Amino acid sequence: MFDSLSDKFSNLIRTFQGKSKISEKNIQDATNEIQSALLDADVNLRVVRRFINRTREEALGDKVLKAVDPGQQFIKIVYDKMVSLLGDKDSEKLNLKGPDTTSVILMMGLQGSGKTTTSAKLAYRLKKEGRRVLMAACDLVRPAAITQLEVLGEQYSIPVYSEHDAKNPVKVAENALKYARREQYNVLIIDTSGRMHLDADMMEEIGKISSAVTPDERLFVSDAMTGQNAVNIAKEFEEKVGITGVILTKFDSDTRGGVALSLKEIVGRPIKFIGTGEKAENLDVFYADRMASRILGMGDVVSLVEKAQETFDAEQAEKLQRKMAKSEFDLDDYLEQIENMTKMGGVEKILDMLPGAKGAITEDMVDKKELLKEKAIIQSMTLTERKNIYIIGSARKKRIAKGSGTSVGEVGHLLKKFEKMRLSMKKLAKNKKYQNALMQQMGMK
Ligand SMILES: Nc1nc2c(ncn2[C@@H]2O[C@H](COP(=O)(O)OP(=O)(O)OP(=O)(O)O)[C@@H](O)[C@H]2O)c(=O)[nH]1
Ligand SMILES: [Mg+2]
Repeated sequence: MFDSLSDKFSNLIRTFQGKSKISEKNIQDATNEIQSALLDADVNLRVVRRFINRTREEALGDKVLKAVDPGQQFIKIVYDKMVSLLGDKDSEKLNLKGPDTTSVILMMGLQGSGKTTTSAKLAYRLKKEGRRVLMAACDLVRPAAITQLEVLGEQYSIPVYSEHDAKNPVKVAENALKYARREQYNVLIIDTSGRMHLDADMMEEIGKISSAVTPDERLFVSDAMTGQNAVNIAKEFEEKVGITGVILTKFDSDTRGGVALSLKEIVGRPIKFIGTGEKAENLDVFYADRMASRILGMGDVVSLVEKAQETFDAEQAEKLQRKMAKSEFDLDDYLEQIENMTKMGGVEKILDMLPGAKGAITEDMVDKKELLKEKAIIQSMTLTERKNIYIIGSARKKRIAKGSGTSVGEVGHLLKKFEKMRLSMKKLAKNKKYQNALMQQMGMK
């Protein structure tokens, strides 16, 4: 399945090959390709159209027409657009009250979407964060539902409030909240019943539960494999009860997750978590960039985007470089200085001389072993990379790490450190006296 999607994107790239500019015409070809790719990924038709129109508008803009490589840049626009659509600043956290009050989380969704399992996963997660969590069994429809939650509770040591003979789930929810408050639980997670299809009774019931316990979060749990249907159901829940966040389950299946895009676009609520298995720990924070890669077809597209990113960065870097030309300090110069720096007694002396230079060079920058490692890293770079560190994206970092026997993290660390140092030097460069003193101390004069 992923292969065919990747094929589509390869075709898309070919569409652009040999062309210097994105035109109405080749945007049209590309948007057709993207359209069928998104439909294949089960994205809602309306969402596909909207998404494509917006992307197209941007692609026809100035930015793209000036581009060096229209194909790569167009992919980047598609990807970026999707990331910004999926993303939300509220994605990562649940809106819960302070520790002195009981926060309430209401779980809702269709039958079999994963409400009960996700209740336990969420409870497990919040408990690990140090909260006292209680779950309430308010699914009184399915005979085994209460027991299912109790078994999960037992398994993960999370207490469950239940009333085995009760008939009215609203009452049980109210009692659970009273109990949770009395026992000073921080969070109450309410598991509710699902239905095969949406029906008025069910919506009324969940609405009553919601009014009775005024939840801090009303989480819509949706099976990622549900496809287009999920959107209509979510809309119904949004209108009748109000959704504050979405959890998508069963992402360990081979679904491409188009439903994420549909739900985000139609419901407009943050996707908080994704379920990636049946165990309690299989609940991951939602990342828009990863999801966009998945919807677009994984590996191939990601590396294309990365490549595009490097093109953009190189452009930016050029500008930056021009600005920094005064200091004319690159990694080659740095390499030369490494020997000198290892000989230096200590940096405090320089810093004493240069009151404004604190932070420009710190003690950890003259760790001898570290500098030798850095030497190896720089020696594994090409001359172009040494002159312009901004073209070093993750692919290059990987290669450099391999060549120098270090890790990608260490390469990144050096680049960051160097960048910081150079910026400080630029600042210092404005002051001739300080600059001369610094250069002298570093053996650069
Ligand atoms: N592989 C996988 N299975 C999941 C995930 N989440 C839930 N399941 C499974 O999906 C099935 C249904 O999950 P439940 O939690 O019972 O769903 P529910 O929404 O409570 O169902 P009802 O109470 O009948 O409406 C169970 O077999 C779960 O183990 C997931 O992220 N990955
Ligand atoms: Mg259930």
